[in-house]
Amino acid sequence: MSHDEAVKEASAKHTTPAELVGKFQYGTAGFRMKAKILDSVVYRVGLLASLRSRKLNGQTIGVMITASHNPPEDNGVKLVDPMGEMLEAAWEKYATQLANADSDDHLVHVYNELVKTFKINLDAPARVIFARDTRASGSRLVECLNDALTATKTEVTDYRILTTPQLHYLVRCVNTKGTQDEYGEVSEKGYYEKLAAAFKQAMEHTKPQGHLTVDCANGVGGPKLRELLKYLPSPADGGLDVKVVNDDVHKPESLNHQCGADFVKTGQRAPPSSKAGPGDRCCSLDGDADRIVFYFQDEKNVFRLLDGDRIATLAASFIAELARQSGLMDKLTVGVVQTAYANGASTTYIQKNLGLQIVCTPTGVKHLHHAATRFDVGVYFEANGHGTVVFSPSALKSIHTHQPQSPAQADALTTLIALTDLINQTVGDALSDLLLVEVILAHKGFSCAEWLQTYTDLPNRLVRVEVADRNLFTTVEGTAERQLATPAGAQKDIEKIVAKYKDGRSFARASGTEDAVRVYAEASTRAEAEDLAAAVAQIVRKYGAK
Ligand code: 16G
Ligand code: MG
Repeated sequence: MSHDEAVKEASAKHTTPAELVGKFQYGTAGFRMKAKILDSVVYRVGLLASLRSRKLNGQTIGVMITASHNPPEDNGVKLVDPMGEMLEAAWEKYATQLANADSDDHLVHVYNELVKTFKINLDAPARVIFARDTRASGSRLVECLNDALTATKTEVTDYRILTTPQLHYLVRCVNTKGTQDEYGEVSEKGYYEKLAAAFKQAMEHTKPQGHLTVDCANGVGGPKLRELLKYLPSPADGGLDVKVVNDDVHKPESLNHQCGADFVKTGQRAPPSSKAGPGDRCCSLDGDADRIVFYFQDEKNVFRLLDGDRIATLAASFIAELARQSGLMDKLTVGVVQTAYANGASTTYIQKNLGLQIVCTPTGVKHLHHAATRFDVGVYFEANGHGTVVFSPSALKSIHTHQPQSPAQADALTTLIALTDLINQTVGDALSDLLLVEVILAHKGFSCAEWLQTYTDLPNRLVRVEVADRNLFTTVEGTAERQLATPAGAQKDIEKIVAKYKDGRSFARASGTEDAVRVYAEASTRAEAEDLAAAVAQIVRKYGAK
């Protein structure tokens, strides 16, 4: 059978319901929707993965099947590029085109157009590795993916169930194996060993304080965290004292239900199941463990959130301090990347107190990651808890070749080197970020309350507004979504309102994942932040109704 025939024949098993043609879009985090309508999409993403691998001389491409913090009946699929980063933005439209082809013939046509455009040799090797989270629909979708990889004669490794960042890690490991940029052992075990060794090194002269409760959203993070813990020193040996909760992956309906990072961040409250007492350190992962937020109850039993902005400030201050203490400050510029959702107080703190540079990008990990790679050390976090730290090749070289001038410099350098291995540099990783935060809190001797005290957040409010067509709301290029370009007049109206509030800041942007417009507002008091958000939401409703 010819290549075309094989692709077409397998496609016939995975047809797209006619009413959905034209509706699929490879968005901020790939395709994500009700699992029952994803079969053809996953099949076609498999085709694109093989094309991309062939286009990149047989380098391995990753495919992850997950819908992160979405409800259990949803699923999703996204591609991972050879260095473990998100699919190159220019290729997202090809995923969209393939997904929307309205017949098997049309699909083969779109596929062949890509082969021609990129001069792809279909006889050259293609390599793909893939994994999925714990959703019930995952195994069926894997079959759809496998059909595409078989039809295209792609070499495949099925890593079964993994967190999203573990797959990113493996993709980078495979593609750097045997080179001077080797990233780690190409196995799940290799991932745990790398993190555990780095953690031990970073904690050589210090001990964690108290215990940590980890809410795993009843997702894949639960079993993977338990596995990771086996590689770490026990609490008796100075290791972490971790209590794992919400780690039931056998009740699919419990995934992300009343727990997990999104529940905590959006609702600004602990999971109702939480039994933590005042001061107890807690954190929540999301359904695929690429996102984490921390929190605790203060002495007045008030819930206190330590979100992505807090992790960014904590990590940036610690890394800048280590760079200074090890005598490397002149050689390393540490920068922080945020989005418009970052609390204004965190931005001021980073600039004024830490004296570090800041860049603001549009929402979505790929934008932040990209911007972070321009610094020697780029710390990036979205307020919602997605984030990591990336070290440039030249920064790694400076760190590894630096000759410390004193025992104090040597200690700081050892910790800094450990961090370069502890931090998953391919993408934000809840398990790696968890260890990073624990290391920093131990070194600084901080409780959650002390961490929170470093600066005071401006009161803020996030509102979701439903409009007839969210696509009417577009933002001005280069403003990192802080200004609306259309509908005409809306931005002026927003600015008029904002000007009336002390420390007022507000913006509206179309969601990339839901059919809605999001409004963010902050001001000097809670009441004012609420009023400002309500007023801007009203403006959005007015323009959205036109
Ligand atoms: C996706 C993005 C996340 C972003 C969120 C915004 C990735 C892996 N995930 O979940 O970074 O914060 O979308 O959602 O990039 P929104 O557009 O609906 O506000
Ligand atoms: Mg996620």
